[in-house]
Amino acid sequence: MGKNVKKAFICAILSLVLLSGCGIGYGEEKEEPVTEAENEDLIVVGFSQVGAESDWRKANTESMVKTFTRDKGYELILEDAQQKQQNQITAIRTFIQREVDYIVLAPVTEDGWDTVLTEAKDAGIPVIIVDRMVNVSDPELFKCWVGSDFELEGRKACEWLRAYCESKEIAPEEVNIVDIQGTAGASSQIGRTKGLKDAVRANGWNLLEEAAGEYTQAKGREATSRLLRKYDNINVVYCENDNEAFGAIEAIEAAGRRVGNNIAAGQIMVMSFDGVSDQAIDYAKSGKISCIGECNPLHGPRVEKIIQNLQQGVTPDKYEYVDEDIFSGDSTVTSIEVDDEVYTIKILGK
Ligand code: GZL
Repeated sequence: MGKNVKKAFICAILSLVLLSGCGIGYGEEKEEPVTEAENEDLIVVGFSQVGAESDWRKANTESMVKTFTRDKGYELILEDAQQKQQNQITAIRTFIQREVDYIVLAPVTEDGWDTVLTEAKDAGIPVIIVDRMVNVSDPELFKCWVGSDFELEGRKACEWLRAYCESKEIAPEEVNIVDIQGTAGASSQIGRTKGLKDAVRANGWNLLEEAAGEYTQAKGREATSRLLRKYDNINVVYCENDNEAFGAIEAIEAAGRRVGNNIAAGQIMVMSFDGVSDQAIDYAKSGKISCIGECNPLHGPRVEKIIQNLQQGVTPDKYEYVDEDIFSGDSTVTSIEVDDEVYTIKILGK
């Protein structure tokens, strides 16, 4: 088609569009844009996610994205906060403006949510908390919560360590631990740290230092390197997630030390939480990670069940705890008991 003919053709199309009212003509009443979701009668879910700091977090996001699909009747609006609470607060306000049907919040830390959750409540939008907990003045500011018992995760891992040391006749006073903590103020950090500190007091271990690991491999490596330069008697590195453990292993080997269970032979034991990635499981099988406290990230189906219940007027449980195991590549300890509950250790085959 020649250039002039093409120009005339485009002008004709444009004038047809304007005349037919598909475009917005001058003086016409501007219709409020109807969102696609309203057109298709989808349930609109606004999800404020912490970030992408760890394998666990990525698996958690994937679980939500795979669950809340358009062909199942949902529109998911996913906002990644890059681990900053202010970004999550902004995201929640955006969800309120967009009049979503549900807000799902994975809070980076426990405090600082009263104001924005009050705004969501005043807007009549139900809020579902996943993973970590929020510390709010009024529990009515959220509909319900689903996640892990992080203190129990810590207690189970430490009970495994106590049983292991007892079996290998390692005296409590010979256990010298450093704690590579997760994001300060996150429920998972608070709980796993408390589980360790209570076990240190109960068993007579030495907790040499707590260091920030922020759930990342880089920080885990940096913190472990610093502690190895400061202390020459570390024999347990308690990492509050797998990615920190990967970094700790790098640091220990870079320092010319060996990672493993054989504390008596001078090896340094690495403990961890999550158990989400193949790398973590492989490390557990090889003994580079001695014990992993499972932290299950697959909250998508759990949140969908809550939303379906709410859609049908069924009130969900206020708090839903996820059952979790404990893994090891070493069969020295086959079961542990915490609060009169017996947990079988999942021994990972080589
Ligand atoms: C635990 C979750 C933690 C994971 C980390 O439920 O909050 O945050 O253990 C993640 O891997 O970064």
